[in-house]
Amino acid sequence: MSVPLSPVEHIKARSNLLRGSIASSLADSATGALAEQDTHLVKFHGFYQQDNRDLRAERIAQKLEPAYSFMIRVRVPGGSVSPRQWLVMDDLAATYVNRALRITTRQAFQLHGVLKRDLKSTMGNINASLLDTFAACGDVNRNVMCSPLAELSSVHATCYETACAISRHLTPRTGAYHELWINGKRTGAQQAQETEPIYGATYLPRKFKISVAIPPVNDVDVFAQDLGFIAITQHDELLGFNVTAGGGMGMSHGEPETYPRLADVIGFCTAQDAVAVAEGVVKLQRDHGDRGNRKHARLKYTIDDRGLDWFKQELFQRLGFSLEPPRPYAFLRRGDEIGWRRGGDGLWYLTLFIPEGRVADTGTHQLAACLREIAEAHIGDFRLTPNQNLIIAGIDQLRRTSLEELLARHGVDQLQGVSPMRQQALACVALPNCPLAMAEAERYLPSFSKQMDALLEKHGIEQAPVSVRLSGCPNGCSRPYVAEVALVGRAPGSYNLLIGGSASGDRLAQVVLQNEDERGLLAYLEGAFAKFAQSRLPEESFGDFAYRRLIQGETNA
Ligand code: SRM
Ligand code: SF4
Repeated sequence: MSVPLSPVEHIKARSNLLRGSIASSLADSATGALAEQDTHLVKFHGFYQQDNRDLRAERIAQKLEPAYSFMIRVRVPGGSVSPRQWLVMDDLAATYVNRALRITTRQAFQLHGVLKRDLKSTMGNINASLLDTFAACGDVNRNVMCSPLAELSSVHATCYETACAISRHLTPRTGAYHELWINGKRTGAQQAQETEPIYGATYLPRKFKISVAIPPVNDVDVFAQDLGFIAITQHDELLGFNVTAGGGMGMSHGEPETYPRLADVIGFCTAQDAVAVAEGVVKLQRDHGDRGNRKHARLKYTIDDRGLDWFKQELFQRLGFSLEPPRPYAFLRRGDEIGWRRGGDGLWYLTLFIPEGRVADTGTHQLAACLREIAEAHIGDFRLTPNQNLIIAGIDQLRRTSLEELLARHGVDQLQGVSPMRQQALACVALPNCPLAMAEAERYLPSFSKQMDALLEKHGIEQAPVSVRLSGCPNGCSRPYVAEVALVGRAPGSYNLLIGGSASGDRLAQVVLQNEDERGLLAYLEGAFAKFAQSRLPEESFGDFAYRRLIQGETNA
């Protein structure tokens, strides 16, 4: 019996390859919103309609329509941005946007608060800078993540090229984006000849995410992705990739049929085959993913419903070859190493800690102004990391000195007083912009982490690099289910507490408290940190300790 398609499937099918009525929706000046069906289609073009939730009640009381604005997501495969592109994004943030520029947990940019009347010019400026927003959202492959430091070694360079090649290959082919945002008018006859050779006219059943990881650092959280490539090396040579499939974070409270899942390692492929493998998995999911229920439409459910053996067999048949058995690898950590590093090219690389990924000037911490000056002076290239931070890349010794002066002048010698836990902490956007938020995340992280710091210090474990992640709802945009400590929003001021994910991101955290307020959360964590300080094994991470002692309940310390 065939299952009815979800409403979004009909909208995609009728959209003429993502055109819908977006052009007339934009031209309608009577409202700050788009027609309902277009709100789904514009996601493929890289933006979301939102309204400011802080103002909702007041607007309703005044009988006004919600304060509509748009969040634009700019795709940056592998995170590489030129100083000129940085300046364009910085300028757009200052001109059109009501919150500072944001670096996302997928190595991309977001601008919040763009009004409908400013969409065309904002998109025009982004495209003119040779960045784009196409397929940054929607039921397609999203921004492909990779370690952004291509210069660290030849392995890093090949991995970065692979990530970019996959991204290019899986970008939709419709002319709709070009037509709407770059003035590339096409006739009806030209449109009729267009095809989407990889996706087909209804694209994927749901979003799809890919990352490339380079052991020993799992900075891209490869097991949280639909599809992953783990670099396998020998004597600093890339041999190929272990392929992972079926990771994903999203779930809904109280719906056990939805769940976070770690990806399985399904085999090994050569670097040359990576693009073909990506295409094969995407097409398999296109044909077998659930198009009836969007809550059950990610690859992880396709794999669990039909079994991993079926998935591999189906994939190998499509590829025309089998993946080899997986090869050994080891992840030792994840997150970003904040501070200076030297690349294989002899140049310097500075990873800057960007609190909550928000590039803002606050008090004496003039981050946005500082980065603008760095870009204007072309001191280095810019790289977004998958953990909401920023790398200034390719700096020679002379420019390193002037960069250090510039950072100090803007109060950005920022690691003073920032604990290892705080450096790695992630929070999703949540309120007031995210329509799905149940609780605060980005706005809560500074005060929550201050209290966490106090607890860690009290127990003499302030140097422990505990990975802490906050998400305002169970969708898990900060990848909380692979954190060592995670808060997942239930309602304003109320969270589920999860602990016990591994330090390298290959074990899921478990719920230990539900619907708890700050006092309850901190009381639990205080007890857990006290036990950790007293009875951890040498070199044991908090996540491993929490899993061993607090979740599994072993006492053989
Ligand atoms: Fe996310 C939806 C923000 C990374 C899982 N995510 C949303 C939306 C668009 C809400 C919506 O649908 O209206 C949020 C917009 C908030 C805003 O105003 O900015 C949103 N997600 C984000 C960002 C900006 C979080 C951040 O603070 O950095 C990240 C942007 C990524 C990017 O640049 O492309 C972001 N989202 C993630 C990740 C992490 C990742 O990709 O590694 C996840 C978990 C991995 C996964 O996909 O399983 C994630 N977002 C979700 C989900 C759950 C999907 C699911 O399978 O259930 C939703 C809800 C949905 O799709 O219906 C969602
Ligand atoms: Fe919004 Fe939830 Fe994602 Fe946070 S986790 S940005 S609240 S969808």
